[in-house]
Amino acid sequence: MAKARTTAADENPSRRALIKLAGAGAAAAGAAPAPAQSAEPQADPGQCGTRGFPQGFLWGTATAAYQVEGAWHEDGRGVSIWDRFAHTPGKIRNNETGDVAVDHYHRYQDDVRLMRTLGAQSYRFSIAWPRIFPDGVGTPNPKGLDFYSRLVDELLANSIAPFPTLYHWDLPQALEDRFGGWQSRDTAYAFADYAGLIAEKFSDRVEHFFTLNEMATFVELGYGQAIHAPGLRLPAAELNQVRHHAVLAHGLAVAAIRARAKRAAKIGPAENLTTAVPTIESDDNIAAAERATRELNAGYLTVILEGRYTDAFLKAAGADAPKFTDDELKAIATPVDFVGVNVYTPQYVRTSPAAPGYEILPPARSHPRMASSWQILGPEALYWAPRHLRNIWNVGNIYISENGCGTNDEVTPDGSISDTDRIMFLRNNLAMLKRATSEGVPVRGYFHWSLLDNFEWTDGYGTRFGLVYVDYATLRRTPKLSAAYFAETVRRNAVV
Ligand code: PNW
Repeated sequence: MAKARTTAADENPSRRALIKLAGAGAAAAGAAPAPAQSAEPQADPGQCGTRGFPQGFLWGTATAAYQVEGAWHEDGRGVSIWDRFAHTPGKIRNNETGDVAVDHYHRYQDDVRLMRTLGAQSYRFSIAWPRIFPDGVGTPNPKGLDFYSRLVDELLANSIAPFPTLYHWDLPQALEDRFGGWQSRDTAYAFADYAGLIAEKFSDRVEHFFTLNEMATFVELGYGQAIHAPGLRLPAAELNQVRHHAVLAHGLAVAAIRARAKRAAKIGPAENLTTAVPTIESDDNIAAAERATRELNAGYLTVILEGRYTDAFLKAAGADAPKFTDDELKAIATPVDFVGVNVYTPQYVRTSPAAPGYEILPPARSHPRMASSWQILGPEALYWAPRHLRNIWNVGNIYISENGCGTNDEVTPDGSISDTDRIMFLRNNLAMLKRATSEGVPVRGYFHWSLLDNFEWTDGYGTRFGLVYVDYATLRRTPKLSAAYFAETVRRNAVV
């Protein structure tokens, strides 16, 4: 039973890739500078009781274009690298694709109604770049713009704040063909042009913009491990260059949105921070977790928030380090208005006398997990991720841009879905988030991933992340028990 002995990392190649990245940073982080001293959290007793969130805390759900829209060939939409990848036999479980997905493109009004029944106050969705620029650049496609315009209007008519993400992995295939996609700086510049156009067209009605979703995931899995589109396995130097172009695209887009928005826009990334959790909370372990978080995110959030690659990152990369200029570093670190973090799993650490000053503890073999094999349970991450953003980088506005879990839901004979596991997940995660807000960590809102069951990348339709169940044969939507739990959470603005 060798299989049963593998760790979470071994069982899922995607997660393994991310952990490998984490390990690489850890091994070479000897020259890591001392982290900012961890200030004692400000107690905020009495403000919201033991369960309540701050007044004005924003609750919402999240989706992404390729995972929900379908209509892949309609109204002039161009082909994306995910169309190409999913249409390549053997890449996705059962060769499933996002061609139809959950047909959000045609059913968005129904879906906004569902959000309303949840009491959701915001919706994080992504704009498909190939709907706007079928070839990546050039003349915008009016029908693509029109779809998102109708969606935004529908949301506003229902008092739901739109939070678009400009890139959730569906790069126009034309850019991949023309210059190797993110392997080229040209893609970063094309992205900034597209972001500027979106700001111009939508900033009259949209206030918040997320730039790129999970740079760490699409770069490592798409260009490093051949697990996500475009399915490449680049050598170290080229992969570092792709990482650099992703963060550059983020920074250039922040500037482009600011320059072309018709009124003040709020802009930030939505990154899956690798969140070091001190397995035992002592001062030295907490300091180690802060060191680890800086280094494990060196190529992504750390360079965005600090404007430089850490010494340890550059030393580890050696001759394979990315090529960059000072101006590019400045662009990458263009100030953001908020930081969004997607939080799914913890990275357990403890202090170590040896360099790099922390040790990563692999989860125990019997550590509980959700239905996605990579998803070990660790609600503490929802406390530590925002606390690290505040304590390490002094981030003043934080959104949890994704948090949720994969399950194997069953429909009972009476047609209901009793997902007690998702409710358990939510209650424990939100209790940890509440710990953060109680200590004055500036978390402004929470987006649950996801509104609906949807296309879960290489897992196809096999793992369900929705508060709302989708029957993939009929596309009928049925709110799960967790939808009622979420609605009660929003209604009381509290852990329930
Ligand atoms: C995130 N992994 O993706 C994405 O932002 C969502 O599109 C996705 O549906 C959600 O989390 C749930 O998976 C990830 O294998 C996909 O390590 C895979 C991994 C991590 C994040």
